[in-house]
Amino acid sequence: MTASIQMWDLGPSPNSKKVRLALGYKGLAHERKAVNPTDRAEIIAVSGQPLAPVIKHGDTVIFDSGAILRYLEANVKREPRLFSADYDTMAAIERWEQFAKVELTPPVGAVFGQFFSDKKDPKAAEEANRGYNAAARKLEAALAGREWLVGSTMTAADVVCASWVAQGVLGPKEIAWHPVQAYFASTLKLDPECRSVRGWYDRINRYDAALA
Ligand SMILES: N[C@@H](CCC(=O)N[C@@H](CS)C(=O)NCC(=O)O)C(=O)O
Repeated sequence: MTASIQMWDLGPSPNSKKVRLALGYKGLAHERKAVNPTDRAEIIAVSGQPLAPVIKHGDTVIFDSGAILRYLEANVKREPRLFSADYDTMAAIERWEQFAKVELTPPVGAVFGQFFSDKKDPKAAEEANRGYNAAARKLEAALAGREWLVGSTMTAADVVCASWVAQGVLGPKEIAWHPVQAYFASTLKLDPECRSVRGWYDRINRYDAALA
């Protein structure tokens, strides 16, 4: 019997989504605590830093989404696996994590920035769509004839990339969470030609407990 898990969750954040997907995929029961975007006192008291997500497993506190995925796999529940015992598979997963950081995070981050900026710049939104869809087309090519980015099962590569792709394919429930999500729905759109990406995303997104 594993210790209880609490997650401090910033609903619209891709990094929080990553952890919700990992918890859902591993079938780990947990309590989600909504992070107040304007008051980080609680998350700082728990973890010593202000960024979400954070988890607490028994007395152990972990922050940083990538660290949390690794902690869950190494310490809480090994199967179903998000990582691998195989060197080449680990390298491939980590390359996709890097891809998400370098190619998906900047355009999605730019749209978050636009939402919170007093001066909306239509050119910045166009640029974000270009960057996001250029990355989506690389995912589309990688998914040709296959279900998952690495190997024959879902891995952290899929979870991490899908968490950022999410912001261009939001459903009604997510759009209702916060005005930033409605802004995304009207600003950032996955190219409809990326059909494999769409199907792949839907296969992953069913593990998001916040959408159950
Ligand atoms: N490296 C961290 C980054 C966490 C992060 O940047 N969290 C953002 C949301 S995605 C946050 O809490 N930002 C402060 C804010 O939104 O006020 C991770 O992967 O978890």
